[in-house]
Amino acid sequence: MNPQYPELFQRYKNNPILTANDWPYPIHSVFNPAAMLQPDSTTLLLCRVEDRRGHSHLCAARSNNGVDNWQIDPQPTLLPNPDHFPEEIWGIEDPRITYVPELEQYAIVYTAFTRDGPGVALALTKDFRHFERCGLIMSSDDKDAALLPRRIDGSWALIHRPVSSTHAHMWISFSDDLRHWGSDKLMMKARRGAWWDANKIGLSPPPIETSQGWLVIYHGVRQTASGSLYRLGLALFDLESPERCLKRGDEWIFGPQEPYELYGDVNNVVFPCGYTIAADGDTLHLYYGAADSTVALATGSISSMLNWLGQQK
Ligand code: BMA
Repeated sequence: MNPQYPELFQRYKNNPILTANDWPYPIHSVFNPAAMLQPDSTTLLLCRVEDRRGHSHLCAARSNNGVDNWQIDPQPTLLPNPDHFPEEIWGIEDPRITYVPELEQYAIVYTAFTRDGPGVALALTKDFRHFERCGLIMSSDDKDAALLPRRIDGSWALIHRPVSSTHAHMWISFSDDLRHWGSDKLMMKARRGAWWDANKIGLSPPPIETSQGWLVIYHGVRQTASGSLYRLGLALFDLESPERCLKRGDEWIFGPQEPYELYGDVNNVVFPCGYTIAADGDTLHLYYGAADSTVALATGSISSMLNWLGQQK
């Protein structure tokens, strides 16, 4: 057999784990879920659910083992609220959840589909049943955002991805009150030319805090003659100066391969917005949208990802 690239993630054999058929009310598709291990050790996925208008809302699914027997909220968990937040007129999408010990709350950062394009919005919750909505925190065109779980040098820190006409890089901005953001710093640039992550990158799930730094799984979007290809790569950032990139892998580590990733509403997409870490502190369950149609699961290991990055030049 020919030598193969090492695989850092193993797909769950019964993927996809959630589809529109599982939903207790009519939906078109379910994908790009945020994930969180709850204090009672159930896994909560806050899924992006798209209806037949093409608008998205968020809906929670809970499971004891994070794999099957999902209990799905009988009604949408978080609906767009354009009466109070006009920026949510065309739906809310792609949440990322961070537990913030200082606030004793979860911060949900999501995409609001505004009249001017995607923007970044924030909601806080303790229980995923009641929400304090804070509205837009980054105006369009901006998305792929997540909050770091603690202050950096006294300020909250948000990773996000503003878009210009030629490129989309990852930035980090800072705030004292979670509402007003500034002191923007460029965190990581999309590469150029033939690279798998040329021209457009974005944060995928929230960064993973490790002793070596913030481990970031990001997506790179390659434009091809037959459309966009969404793949995942790895980078490591300094714990106290998170805009400082310590390591960046050259190769992608995960890309569309299985039929449910290759074919769907948008072909060739793997798009994780969340993970859980098992009790061993190392095993990572990565939850991802497959082809903008279903939710799938892949398992990896934080130490293997760090080792792999350590071997990169
Ligand atoms: C990105 C986001 C994701 C989506 C992906 C592929 O720009 O909008 O929600 O999964 O495109 O369509």
